[in-house]
Amino acid sequence: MKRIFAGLSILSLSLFFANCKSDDNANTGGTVVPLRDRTEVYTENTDSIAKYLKNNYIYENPTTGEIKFDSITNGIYDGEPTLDKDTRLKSVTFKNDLYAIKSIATKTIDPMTGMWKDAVTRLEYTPVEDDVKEYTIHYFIINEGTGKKAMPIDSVYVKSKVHNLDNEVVTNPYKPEYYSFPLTIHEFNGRNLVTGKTVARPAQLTSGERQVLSLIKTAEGVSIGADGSIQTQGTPGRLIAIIPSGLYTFNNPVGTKLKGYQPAIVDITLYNSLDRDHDLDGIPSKYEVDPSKIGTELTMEDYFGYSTSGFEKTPNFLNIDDDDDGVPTYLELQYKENGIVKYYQYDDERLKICTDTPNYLDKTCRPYMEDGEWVWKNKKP
Ligand SMILES: [Ca+2]
Ligand SMILES: [Ca+2]
Repeated sequence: MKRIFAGLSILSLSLFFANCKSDDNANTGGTVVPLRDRTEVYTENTDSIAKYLKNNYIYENPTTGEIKFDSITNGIYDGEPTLDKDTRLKSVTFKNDLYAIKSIATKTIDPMTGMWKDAVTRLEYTPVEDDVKEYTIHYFIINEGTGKKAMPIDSVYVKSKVHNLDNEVVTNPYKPEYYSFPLTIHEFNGRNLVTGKTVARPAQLTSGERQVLSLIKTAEGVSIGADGSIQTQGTPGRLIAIIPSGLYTFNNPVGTKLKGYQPAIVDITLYNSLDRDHDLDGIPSKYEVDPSKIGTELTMEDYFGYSTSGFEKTPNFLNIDDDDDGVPTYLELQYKENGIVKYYQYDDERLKICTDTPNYLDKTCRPYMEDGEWVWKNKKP
C-alpha cells in the first residue's frame, strides 16, 4: 500500500496564517499622483527616441574595445552613420507582458475528514491591461552569445548598465545577479509555505529588459569569484536597447538621471539562465505545461495558459495544488521506502493510482488521513 507521509496539518496551519496576512500597505500617506495616460507617454517617448536616433551613433573605442551610443555633438565624433542610418541597429516589437497578482484564499471544510478542504491558498495572475498594444524597441547586438536561449520564465544572471537619452549614466540599481519571474506564492508571502522558512523577494527585471533577452544567448558556462568577478566559458550575449518607459519603470524615476516617463538605454549582458520549479511542488516548471508542449520551445502563453485545477488564472507552474483537491502536489508525489520519504517524477506510471490520470492531476483521486498517515482509498482494482 502506498502511503504518503503525514505533514499536511502543519502546512494547513501555516497556510491559514498566510491567508490572514494583510494586503500591501502601498498608501501610507502623502499625495497620490494619478498615473499619466500610457498612450500619450508612449507617443512622447517615440518622438524623443526618433530625435535620439538622428543625433547619436555607435561608438567603438579602437584601443579599449569599449562600445556605447554617443552623441554626434561629442568631440570624438568622426562621421560615423547616425543610429537611424546604421544598418546594425534593428527594431522589434513587444507587448507589455506583466501580470497583476491577487491572493485568493478559500476555506471550506471537507465533509469526509472535517479538515480544511481547500486549505491551500493560491495566487491569481491576470495580464496587465495596457492601452499600448505594441512597443517598438530599437537595439544593437554587441554579442549574440555562444550558449543557450533563455526560456521566458527562467531565472537569469545578467549585468546591465543604464543611460538616459542624454547618454548620462543613470544611477544603476541592477547589479549583476539572478533575476526571476514571476513572483511565486512563497515569494509573495515572504516565506516558503511548505517549510515555513523565510523567502526573500527576488530581484525582478522590467518587462522590456526581460523580453530583449530573447534576442541573445547565454555564455556556455559562468563562475563567480569570491571578489564578485565573473569568469565565463564562451561569450555571453550582450546588446544595447532603447526601451520606452511603458516597458521599463514607467512613472518611477531611477536615481536622479532617469525621470519618470523617460525611455532608458539598457546595455545588458546575459551570462546564465536556470530553469526553476517556481511553486516548489517537485515538478520543474518546464513540465507544468500541456503534455504535447513538453520539450518544445515554450512561450509565456504555454506556461500561463495551462491549468488543471479549474482555476484558469492560477497556472499549474504557480499552483502548489494542481488538482485543487486540498492535498498539495508535493504530498501526492511522495512515497515511503524503508521509512524514507521519496518522490516520484511527475510522469512516473506509479502515480496513476486511481485512473490513467496521475493522482496529483485528478481531483477525485485523493488520499485520506489514517493514523497520522495519508492512505489512498480509491485505488484502481
Ligand atoms: Ca504546480
Ligand atoms: Ca492535489
